[in-house]
Amino acid sequence: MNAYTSPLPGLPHWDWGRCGVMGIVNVTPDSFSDGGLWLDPDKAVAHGVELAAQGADIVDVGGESTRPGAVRVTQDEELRRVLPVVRGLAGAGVRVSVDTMRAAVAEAAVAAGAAVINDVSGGRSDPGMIAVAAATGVPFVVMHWRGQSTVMDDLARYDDVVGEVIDEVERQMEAVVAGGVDPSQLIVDPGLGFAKSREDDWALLARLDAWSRLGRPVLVAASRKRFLGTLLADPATGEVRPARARDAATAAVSALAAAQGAWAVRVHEVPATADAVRVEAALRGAKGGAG
Ligand code: PMM
Repeated sequence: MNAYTSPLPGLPHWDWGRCGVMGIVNVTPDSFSDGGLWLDPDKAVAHGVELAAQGADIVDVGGESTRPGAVRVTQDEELRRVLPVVRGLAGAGVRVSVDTMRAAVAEAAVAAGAAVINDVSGGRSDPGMIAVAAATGVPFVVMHWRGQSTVMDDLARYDDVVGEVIDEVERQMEAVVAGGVDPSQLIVDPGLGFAKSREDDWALLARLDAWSRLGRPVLVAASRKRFLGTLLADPATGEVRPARARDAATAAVSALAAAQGAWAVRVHEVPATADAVRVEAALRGAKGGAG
């Protein structure tokens, strides 16, 4: 397929002429690769500003870990973690997305300056989320999601993972639009690692081109995920590669996702991916724009 470079309609300044880069700031004690690093709001804001300076087009701020088995935090705690960081980054001129499954957190974050709602449940976890996405009018990420982190590994059962995941996201897009969200707000995401086996993650990454049938920008978040740790296991000991030593592989995925038309990639470590998406864009340009 041709590489996807369309902007979000109505938001022409969101077209970077290449795959975009979303940097991650997890304001959590327990995220799998950066848990505990950015719990202090000032440190989190400084880190987000640094990611933007390194080439992140958007900085994604989350206050609740969604790693397999993670237990949910209270809404008050999530608000306490996320809002000062969103406010600080937006005030510093950084384009912010808020990574939350809670309507109240999304609403408060947008009021504090967030420009995107990134809901890993795509509006399925909190019955109030779709109305908030509709009322705020900001871009809304519909990620493929089958259930909360405590149970999701048991839900990874597919006959045809690519077809089923795209179909389920399409149905959720319809539900979101039926709830008042404008179709032009929607960004879709295969949800790598969420109710997916490692083989499922690879199968989805291999067929990102199939998402063009939904006609929406595709966000891909492979950064440091366990399918990369397993791939890169120590050949002598079999020990899975630690999360923070998966960034070179992540950058490789960024280039390959960009070449298949991803709209943006969500990563912990920005510089290598910022370079990777530029390499892909240059290569595409040299081929005359075809992917
Ligand atoms: N994965 C995580 C968190 N947020 N958001 C989107 N849109 N897609 C994802 O795949 C996704 C996400 C979990 O990874 P993290 O703990 O490293 O943030």
